[in-house]
Amino acid sequence: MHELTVEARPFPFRLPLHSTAVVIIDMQRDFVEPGGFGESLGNDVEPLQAVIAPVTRLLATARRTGLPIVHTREAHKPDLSDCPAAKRDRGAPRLRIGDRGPMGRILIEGEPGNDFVAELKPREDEHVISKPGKGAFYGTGLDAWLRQHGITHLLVAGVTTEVCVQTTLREANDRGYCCLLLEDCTGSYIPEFKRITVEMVVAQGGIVGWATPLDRLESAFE
Ligand code: TIU
Repeated sequence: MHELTVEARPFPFRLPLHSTAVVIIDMQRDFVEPGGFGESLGNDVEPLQAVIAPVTRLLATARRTGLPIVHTREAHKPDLSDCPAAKRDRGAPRLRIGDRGPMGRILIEGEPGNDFVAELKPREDEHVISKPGKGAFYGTGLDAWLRQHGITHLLVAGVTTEVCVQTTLREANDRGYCCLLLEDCTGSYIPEFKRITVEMVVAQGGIVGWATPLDRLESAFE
């Protein structure tokens, strides 16, 4: 089986071409654009907008090289039956999940704000996972889909680093997947949290996974 080696921390990541998928976490208007869930929580969305261009490059590499692509989105049903009160009632946001904002109802599937940003819309042949929680494995068919497709290694990108990305990395790690986080393809409203999360992932011999900048992945494919 053909395998690439990607320079990464804490040591090179061996990438088996026929059992690796790209997972792009929650690149949705609700997090990245003003007027969505992220801003309703009191965040400045600007640091997340910087991630769109590198993730677009990652997506182009994945499409060119034929890697399977999974896009996740955090979304709740219109009747909120999959949204625990503990999630909706947390804190004092300007708008709660399900309330109507400038891009439609906050974090509700099918609403304009819940869609992917224009640059990162999935293609027909790419897999889309709607998830009710932070991690992409909780309450979804992701694990079954990956196993069905023989996937053992994940290239992970998206937002936000310390919330949905980190939770997904930890869920994946516990299920036996080897995960490489593309560190310039992920972002947080709180840049210091992004930096520390990347360090947590690679600490202790890669206790959660590996991390590397996108250009190292692109070099491995050259
Ligand atoms: N609030 C925050 O940083 N993130 C989330 O609520 N969801 C995701 O990270 N996608």
